[in-house]
Amino acid sequence: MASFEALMLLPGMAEIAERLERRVTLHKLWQAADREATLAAVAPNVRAVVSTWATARVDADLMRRLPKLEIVVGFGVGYDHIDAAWAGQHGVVVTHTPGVLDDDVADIAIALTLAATRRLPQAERHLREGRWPSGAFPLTASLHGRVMGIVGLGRIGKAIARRAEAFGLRIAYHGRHKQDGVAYPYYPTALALAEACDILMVAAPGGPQTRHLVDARVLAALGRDGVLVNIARGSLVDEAALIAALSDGVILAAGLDVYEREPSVPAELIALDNAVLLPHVGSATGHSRTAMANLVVDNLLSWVDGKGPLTPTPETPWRR
Ligand code: 8YV
Repeated sequence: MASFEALMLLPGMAEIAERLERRVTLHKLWQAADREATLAAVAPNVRAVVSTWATARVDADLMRRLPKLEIVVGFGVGYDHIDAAWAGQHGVVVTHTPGVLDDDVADIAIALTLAATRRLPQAERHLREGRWPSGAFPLTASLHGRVMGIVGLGRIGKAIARRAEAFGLRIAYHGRHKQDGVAYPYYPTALALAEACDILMVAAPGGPQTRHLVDARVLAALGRDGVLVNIARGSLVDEAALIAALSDGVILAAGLDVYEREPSVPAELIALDNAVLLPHVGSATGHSRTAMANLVVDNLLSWVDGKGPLTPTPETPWRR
């Protein structure tokens, strides 16, 4: 019987290729001397694409070149770099890795909230640069009495809310729909939520539908004591508007893990003293990344064994 052929676009965690190679023929596109020629040669027999990093898009152009494509297995809960809508319309299943990284991402969301509000990196620099003996670090804003407005109350949003409540924050949220059984106040727009909260936490999926959901108007509504935190996707925030809002004191501070053009971060943002910037590390723990890698492999092997995908995206045509 012919072996199941899969195309891997970029290297990922070592265990992904190691485990997959025991069961499928894996074409490692990044190793090809001539990417185009290799793609043309393997395309007729490829039945799966393994997507490890969002920097390699799995768009309609790529999928159209793979006539036997059945499934795209993605590493990450977000899959805005995979055209799942096109896949769904063309009978291709797309999987992602929900549920296994929520706690680590939520921890980083709270860490950024504290770091931006209490100016922790700046305070640490004050000590390291020997400025403490000449004067105490200036007083900062506080979480006391504040409201956190969460854009996108999914699994990760809810994990953030639970933690934030333990810090005494009140919670409100915005999403596509008001959720049954959720007692937090719901706001039908990001603008209304920003008006009602002090810390705006972005935890919704990326993609065209949420592009620049946080724009200059939303930032103005958040206000001069407001803090923006984004652990979701850079595309949700108008980065130029954010830089202007931070420079002009329209908002107090920002804590960011994600950017519009990763891994490139605008020099203007890096220069700002009221921005705390992390290099997309929300899920970057051994625990979460190993669980994500295993779920990528398990999704594909379950498919190869005829048992269907484990964690398909809502756009895919799979019916049990
Ligand atoms: C990963 C993420 O760093 O899960 C996600 O959506 O953004 C992160 O966990 C990323 O997916 C790796 O490409």
